[in-house]
Amino acid sequence: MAKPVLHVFLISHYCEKARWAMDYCGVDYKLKVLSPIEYQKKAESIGAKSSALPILQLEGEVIQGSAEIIAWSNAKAKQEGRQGLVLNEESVAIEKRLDDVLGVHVRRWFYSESLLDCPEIILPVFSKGSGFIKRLLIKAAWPTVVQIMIKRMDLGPTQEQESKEIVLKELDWLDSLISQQTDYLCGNSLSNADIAAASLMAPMVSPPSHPASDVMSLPPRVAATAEELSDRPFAKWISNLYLDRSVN
Ligand SMILES: N[C@@H](CCC(=O)N[C@@H](CS)C(=O)NCC(=O)O)C(=O)O
Repeated sequence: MAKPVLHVFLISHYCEKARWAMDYCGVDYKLKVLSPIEYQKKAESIGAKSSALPILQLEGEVIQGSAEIIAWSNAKAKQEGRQGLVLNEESVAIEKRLDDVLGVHVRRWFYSESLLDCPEIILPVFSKGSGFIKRLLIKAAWPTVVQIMIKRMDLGPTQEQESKEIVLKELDWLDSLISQQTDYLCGNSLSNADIAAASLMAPMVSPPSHPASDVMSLPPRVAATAEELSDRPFAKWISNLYLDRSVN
């Protein structure tokens, strides 16, 4: 039986979330890092409903969305006698809020500054691992890719401020959840909620064991806020969780 293939963008925090869960659940899979010039064709060719990554390609089946990939990986771990994650009604509700609010607005805040003011800092993350020719093609397409991303994610200076405020509110909530617990958000071991919170906020915390840490950098205004937030409970808690993040 062919190995499952996980299709990702290296920069995507939703992809990091799915990847971390698959690693933690002990799933044997092949990682396929895609670039902005090829991912839509790939998604279409494997029969995915939309182009959004992450996509898990199985034999005769496609699973799309980080929450769905986590649920599948956890079920597989349990089926094969491994411990897997804590995954229950409470952890799913927390994961959903993180996916729908924090994940969306961290991304809009980060890209509103970086793609409008300094798009050149993002290019290396989308080029990492590509051969010479593909890197040239990505570079040539980059101005168009940037315009498409600005339109699709509704980026701009007002949106930057709006999303930043939403993220700051959500971080108050995350800190309140962390203050009620010891190590994990739900139960005594890692849950889908922990992985969601840590992965989706990782771009702000910049843990050294993040798979894209060597090419990721923050634009100046976001970096200044990340620095101001670095003593907050969520930032320390995420750094600690990342100490145990082992990458497949
Ligand atoms: N809720 C989805 C979000 C996925 C998502 O928004 N993926 C982005 C990257 S962060 C993407 O692939 N965007 C390009 C597109 O949709 O064509 C998940 O959890 O997987």
